[in-house]
Amino acid sequence: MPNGKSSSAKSTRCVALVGPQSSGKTSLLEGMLFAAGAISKKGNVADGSTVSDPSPEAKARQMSTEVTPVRFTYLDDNWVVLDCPGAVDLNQDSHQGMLIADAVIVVVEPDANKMLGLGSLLRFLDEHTIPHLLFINKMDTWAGSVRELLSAAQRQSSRPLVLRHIPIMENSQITGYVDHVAERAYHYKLDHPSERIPFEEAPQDAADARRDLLEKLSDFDDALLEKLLEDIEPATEEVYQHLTKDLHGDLIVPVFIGAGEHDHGVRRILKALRHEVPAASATAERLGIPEANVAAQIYKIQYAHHVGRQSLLRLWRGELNDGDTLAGLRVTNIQDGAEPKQGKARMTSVAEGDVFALSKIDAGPAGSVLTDSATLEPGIWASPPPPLYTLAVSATHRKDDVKLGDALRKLCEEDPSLSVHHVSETSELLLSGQGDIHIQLALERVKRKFDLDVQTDRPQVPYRETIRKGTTHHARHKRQSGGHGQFADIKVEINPLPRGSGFTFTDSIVGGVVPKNFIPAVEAGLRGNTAQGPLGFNVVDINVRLFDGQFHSVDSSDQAFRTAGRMAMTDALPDCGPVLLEPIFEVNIYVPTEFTSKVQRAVTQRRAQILNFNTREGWEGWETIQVHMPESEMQDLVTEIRSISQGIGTFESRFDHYQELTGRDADKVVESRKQFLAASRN
Ligand SMILES: Nc1nc2c(ncn2[C@@H]2O[C@H](COP(=O)(O)OP(=O)(O)OP(=O)(O)O)[C@@H](O)[C@H]2O)c(=O)[nH]1
Ligand SMILES: [Mg+2]
Repeated sequence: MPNGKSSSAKSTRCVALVGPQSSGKTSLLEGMLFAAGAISKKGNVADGSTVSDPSPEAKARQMSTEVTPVRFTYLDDNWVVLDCPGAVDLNQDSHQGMLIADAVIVVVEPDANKMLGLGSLLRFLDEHTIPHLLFINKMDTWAGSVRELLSAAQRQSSRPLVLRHIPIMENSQITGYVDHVAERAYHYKLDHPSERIPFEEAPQDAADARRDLLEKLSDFDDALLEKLLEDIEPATEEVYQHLTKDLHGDLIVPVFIGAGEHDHGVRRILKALRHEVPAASATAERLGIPEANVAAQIYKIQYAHHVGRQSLLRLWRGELNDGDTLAGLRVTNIQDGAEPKQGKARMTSVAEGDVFALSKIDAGPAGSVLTDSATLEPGIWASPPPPLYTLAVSATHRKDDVKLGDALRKLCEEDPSLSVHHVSETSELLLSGQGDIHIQLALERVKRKFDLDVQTDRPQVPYRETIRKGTTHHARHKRQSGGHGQFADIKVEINPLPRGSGFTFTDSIVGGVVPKNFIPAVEAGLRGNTAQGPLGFNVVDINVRLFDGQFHSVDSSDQAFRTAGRMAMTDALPDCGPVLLEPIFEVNIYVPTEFTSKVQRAVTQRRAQILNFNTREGWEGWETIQVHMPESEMQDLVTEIRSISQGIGTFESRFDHYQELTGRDADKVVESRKQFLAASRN
C-alpha cells in the first residue's frame, strides 16, 4: 500500500448488486449469505424476512428502496455487498453505491425485453470504468437458448460479454452447468453446493464456448492471440489471469447464469468474486484517492432517529481506530456501516476497504474524501439527474410548516436527486424527484424519521395574464370624512407590450400636475394591483403611462395616490381584452428509436408542439424528441414516457416562454382559479 499504514486486519472487498427492478438482487444476496454460512435459513422478499431491505418502506412494497450494505465472510475473505434498489426512481442511491464498489454484479432476468433496461446502467459503469460482471438470474424460468439472451444483453454493452459457463439442459430445464474455463461440469443441488459430474457428460458446445471466450480475451493480449493462431492451448491458470486482468480494466464483462433463489450458480459467483474482484487499494488507485495515512470517502448522508446526521463511509487507505483523526476531527463512536438492522453496532477499528458510519463528523456532502487532516472534493462523483416529477407539499398541521422545510432539506441531503423549493408566485413548497414512487417514499420517510404528517397536491401552474389592446383611464380618489380629506386624480394610458417585457411604468407628467413626490406612490398602486388581474393571475407585459392628473395641496397624500393607482388598474384592465398566458417548457425526450412514434402520439395529446427529431448524441439507437409543452400537461409525463418505453425513456425540461391560451381550455383555467380564490378568501 503506497505510503499508507499497513493494516493489521484483513482488508474488505465491496461489491454492489445492481440491475433492473425485481431482477432478484435481494434474493441473490440472501443466497450468498446462506452459501457463506452467515445465515442458517434463507428469508424471502415476499414476507419481508430477508437480511437486506430492513426499512418499513421496503417491506411494504416488497422492493429495495435504498442501498443496504451487508457484510459476510466467505472462505476467510471479508465482503460487504451493497444491495442496490432497481427502481429507476432510485438510481442516485445505486450510482453512489456503485462508485465506491470494487466491482459490480449486474443482475438481470432472462428476458430480452428487460435487457433493454441494462443500457443506461452499463453505460454508467463503462463511463466510470467500474469492473462489472453480469448474472443472468431466474434461469429456472427459462427454457430457451442462452446465446439468444447473451446477444440481447450484448446489444446493450459496449464491452464484449464473455460467457463463463454454459447450462446443462434436461427436459427443457437447466439442471447444471459446464465451467469451460476449468473444464468441469456440475449438477445443481437445492440449498447445497453443486455436485461435480464427469466432464465427458458436458454438452458439445462447451468447446465452442471456450474458443469464443479465448478469442475475446486475445483481443486484449497479443501473446495470447499468437498462441491461439498457433493452436496452442493456454493453461487454465493463464486464462484466469487474463479474465482477472480484463475485468479489472473493465475490458470485458464476464457472464454467469443461475437462479439466486434456488442456490443455482451462487457459490460459482462467490468463487469468481473471491479470485477476480480487485482489492480496495486497487479501486482507490482507479478512483485517484490521494495517498495518505488514512483516506475514507463519504458515500451517503443519512439522518436517523435519535442519532441525527450520519456520514456513511468506505475506508480506502490505512486503518481507522477509535481516537484517530479524520478531516482534522477526533473520531469517536465508530459504528458498523453494514449492519442492516436499526441501531448500528459499535466498531473499535475499521480495516481497509470496510464501511462504517460516523455521527459526530460534519465533513461535507456525499462524495467527499477525508484524509486524517483534510476534506477533499471527489475527483469522480454522481451528479444528480434533473427532476422529472413534482408535487406541492404542506404540513397537515400549520404549526409544522417550519419543521417540514427542515425535514425536506435533510432528505435532499440524503438523496441529492430530490430537491425542494418555494415558489413565491403560488406560495407553494415543491418537492421534485425522479417519479411518483420517489416522492411517495420521501414523504413516508418524513413521517417515519421526523414524525410529520404531510399532504400533497398537484402543483399549481403559474399562469399569468396580459392584455390585447390599450386604453386610457381616468381615476379619481376623493374622500371627505372629518379632519383631512383624501384626494388624488390620475390619467393613465395602458398598452400591451411584447412577451417577456413584464410590467413597465412611464412617467410623462409635465408641469407638476402630479407632484414628483407622489409619483412613486402612483406606481406602487398600479404595480400592487398586477398581482391579481381580471382573470385572477399576475398581470405582465403591459406598460402604464401616467400622463395627467390633479392634486390638492392639503388632501393629497402618498396613500391617496396609491389608492388612485390601484383603482385605475382594477377599473381599466377588464376593458383591455385580458388574455391568459400559460408557461411553456422546452422538453427533450430521450427514448430508443422504436418508441419514437408512440412518444410522438403521446406528446401531441398533451398539446405539445414538436420542434425536432434528432439522434441522441453518443447513444446509438436512441432518439431525442424536442418539443414545446405546456407546463400544465407535464405533471405525469415521466410515467407515460416510461410506460411507453419499458421504463427506460427519460426527459429533461426547462421553462421556455409564456404563450396565450384561449378557448375552452382557458375558460376552465379561469373558472377553477375563481373557485380557488373564493375558497382561499373564506
Ligand atoms: N423464479 C425465480 N424467482 C426469483 C429468483 N430470484 C428472485 N426471484 C423473485 O423475483 C422477485 C424479486 O426479487 P428481489 O430479490 O426482491 O429482486 P430485486 O432485484 O432485489 O428487486 P428490487 O431491489 O426491488 O429491484 C421476488 O418475487 C423473488 O421471489 C430466482 O432465482 N428464480
Ligand atoms: Mg432488492
